Amino acid sequence: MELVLHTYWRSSAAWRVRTALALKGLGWEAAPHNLRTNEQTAPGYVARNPQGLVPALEVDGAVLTQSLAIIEYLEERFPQPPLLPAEPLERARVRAFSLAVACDIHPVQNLRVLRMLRARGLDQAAVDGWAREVIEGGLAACSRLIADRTGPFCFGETLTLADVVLIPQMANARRFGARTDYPRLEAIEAAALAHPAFIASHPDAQGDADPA
Ligand SMILES: N[C@@H](CCC(=O)N[C@@H](CS)C(=O)NCC(=O)O)C(=O)O
Repeated sequence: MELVLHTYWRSSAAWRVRTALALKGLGWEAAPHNLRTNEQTAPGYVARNPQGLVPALEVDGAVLTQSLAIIEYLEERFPQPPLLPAEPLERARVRAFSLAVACDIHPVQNLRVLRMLRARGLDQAAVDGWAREVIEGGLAACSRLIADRTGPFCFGETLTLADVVLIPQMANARRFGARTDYPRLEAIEAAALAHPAFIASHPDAQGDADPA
């Protein structure tokens, strides 16, 4: 099976998919798109992903979009190790946590929304303040969602989709100078970042990383 991931080193949504691929032990080829220079809007890429967003995953030439749909596809095709618990209530809780990040935090602070705010006259400080407010409110809710949980990861002893989605959002929080001092979230972040899948998928480990 040939996997080509359309990615950008700093993209948190692409980071989710890179982590899932690493956890499932799947090899992939990178097709990087520099978001700083708007390569995601190039006609050749938009023909593949009409949303003009990364990630997209090509599976033997078929294009999948939306990081969570991609990860659920990988989960169905490669069930081991599982990223969702077996029990339906627990599955729903892991999905709810993941969607709290992927639907209610990340899209409100992603690049194109921040660029729209700038285009409407907000200065950079106000735009950054917007991102911080969105992230802090969202992470506070996430920390409450798993307040009664124990174990190194969001839902216990093993990594799930929830961790895959949380860790890139914590990195975004740091980029914007948002609060991250939710003790349980910070402990989960530290544990996850030491895991080989997160080490391999980390932005700084990507071939297109450009910290300049
Ligand atoms: N809901 C999408 C979000 C994808 C997304 O927002 N990707 C960002 C990078 S993290 C992007 O491509 N931004 C480019 C832009 O906003 O123009 C997913 O989960 O795949």
